Amino acid sequence: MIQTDSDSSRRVAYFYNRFIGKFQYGKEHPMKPKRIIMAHNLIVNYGLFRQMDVYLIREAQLQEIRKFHDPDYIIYLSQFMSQNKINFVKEYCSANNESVIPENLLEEFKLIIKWSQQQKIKTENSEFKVGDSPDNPTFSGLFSYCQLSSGASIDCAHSILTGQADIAINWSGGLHHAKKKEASGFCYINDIVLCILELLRVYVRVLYVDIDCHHGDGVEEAFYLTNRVMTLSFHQYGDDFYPGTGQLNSVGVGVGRYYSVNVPMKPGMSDEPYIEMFKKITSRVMQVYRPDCIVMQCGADSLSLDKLGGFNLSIKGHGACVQYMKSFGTPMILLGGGGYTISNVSRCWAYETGIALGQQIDQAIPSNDIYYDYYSPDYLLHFPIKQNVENRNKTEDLNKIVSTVYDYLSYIEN
Ligand code: ZLV
Ligand code: CA
Ligand code: ZN
Repeated sequence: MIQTDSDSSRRVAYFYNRFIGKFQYGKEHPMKPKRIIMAHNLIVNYGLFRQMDVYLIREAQLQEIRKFHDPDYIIYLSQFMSQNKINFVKEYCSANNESVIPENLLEEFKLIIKWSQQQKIKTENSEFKVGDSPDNPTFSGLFSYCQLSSGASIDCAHSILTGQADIAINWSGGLHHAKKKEASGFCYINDIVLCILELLRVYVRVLYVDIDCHHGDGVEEAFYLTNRVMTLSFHQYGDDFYPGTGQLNSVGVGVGRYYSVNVPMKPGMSDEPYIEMFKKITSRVMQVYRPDCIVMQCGADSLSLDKLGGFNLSIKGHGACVQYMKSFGTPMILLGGGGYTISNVSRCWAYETGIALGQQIDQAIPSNDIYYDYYSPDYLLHFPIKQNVENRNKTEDLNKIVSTVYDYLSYIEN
């Protein structure tokens, strides 16, 4: 392990719960929560966990989720899922030869059911169509999964606000497509919005940076009308690529005008042009906006060989963006997001946990890892990127994007 920063004194808080990796969207579904366990195992086996404060993820409470989401939508999700949660725990208990559901869990289910009945919510004929689209299926324990993912992002905010950490990490968060009362793009509850709202109780300005291959539409929409959050998303755009928003000219509305920044790109982006775009834009954003805190969504579907994304980044290129944001010395929260070639996702997030700690981890995957076989045939951290990929972005088009973004940022009053 090599020390990469002179400043390794930054305290890192890392949030994890093994339960999160056990949920399943479905056999054919590209989103695999198991990648969170795989990333965690690398983090443990590389010895990184010894250098951080490791916290157990708790479930966000219904009241906390209400800070952003529509109460009827939450009750819909929680009531609809509570039977599933019971089934999930039953399945879990029987798989582990535990015949009785732990009393405390049972009590919690009863409370949820009672609360939702009090609210007289009917699940039939509901306007909330979770489960209707294959992108957002219902599955065993769905609501618990949402509560864990968002509980961790909220606690990331707390660990920064209390000064316990300079960098906080939740690889199970980053679910940037969820809307106030709508699930979309594999996301149901927007942990990022909940995290940022918590930060806004103290901080004046929060910068959101999104390097997932998809546009961070849910987060952008939530803060489209405010100047207290600047949202900045780099993404693939065009040819019906999901979700179809995030044009260069979507800049925000009212006092929020020019506080939404979008960098839409065509497929094939490789390290060099991507990092150049990233640095040119984030350096100007930092200079103009001077945020009190940075929330970075590190979706790993912008890596080469991803099953959904069309970019061609290496782990080093992806990580260089994290390293660059860290270099400003502003408190920072790192969240996960997309990433569908799971062995590369876990490699990437382990490497970026190292970056947070100022440690460059070894190229050889630790051989004691339970998922070692996933890293065949090379068993190396840095996988070879796809060769002969055409970058469909012309340099002049990328330069035009940068100059337009600079123009927009120049309208922000200092
Ligand atoms: O990485 O999906 O294109 C953060 C994130 O940003 C669509 N969904 C929707 C809109 C109409 N379509 C098709 C519905 C397909 C449903 C099943 C798949 C199944 C197998 C393989 C690929 C997909 C898929 N779905 C690929 N792209 C989609 C997108 C949603 C992408 C969400 C990205 C989430 C976590
Ligand atoms: Ca993005
Ligand atoms: Zn994505």
